Amino acid sequence: MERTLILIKPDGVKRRLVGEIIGRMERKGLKLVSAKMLVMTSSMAEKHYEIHKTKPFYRDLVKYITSGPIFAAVLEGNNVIQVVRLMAGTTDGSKAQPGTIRGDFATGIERNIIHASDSTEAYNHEYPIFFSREEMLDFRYGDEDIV
Ligand code: 3AN
Repeated sequence: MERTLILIKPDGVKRRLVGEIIGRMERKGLKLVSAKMLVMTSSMAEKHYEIHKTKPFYRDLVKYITSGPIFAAVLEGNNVIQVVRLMAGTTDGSKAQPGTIRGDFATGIERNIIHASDSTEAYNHEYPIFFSREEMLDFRYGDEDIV
């Protein structure tokens, strides 16, 4: 089954949106296989955002994501990378559809509440920054036959 990484960014944590966001993921029927709160170090952020290294907003991005606690989680489900990207909404909160996380809670492009892996390659690059294989839990929910 496919997995994805989400990060609830410092604005999401400070606005007490962790429960709201994880609740949406649970109600969608996704499996929460690991989760933790942490403050990212600069080296973690630089690795995570490696792909944006040459972008003009890179330095601010690293500064912002390391500015406070984040909530990191790995979710599992059918086509979960695409599902969670759709639930997150487009990058710029001012253009994201209402009903999406960014559409409902963000108005900007940098403080946009959530990060979600955008491909399998991105997930494979990102998850080891936050989780070891041993931290991924293997269990079944009671409703897995009907979800
Ligand atoms: P997404 O998070 O939707 O995959 P990316 O991967 O294009 O978006 O960008 C990564 C992060 O960089 C975004 N979540 C956002 O916080 C920030 N970002 C993207 N584009 C800009 C921009 N033009 N100005 C400032 N920050 C940006």
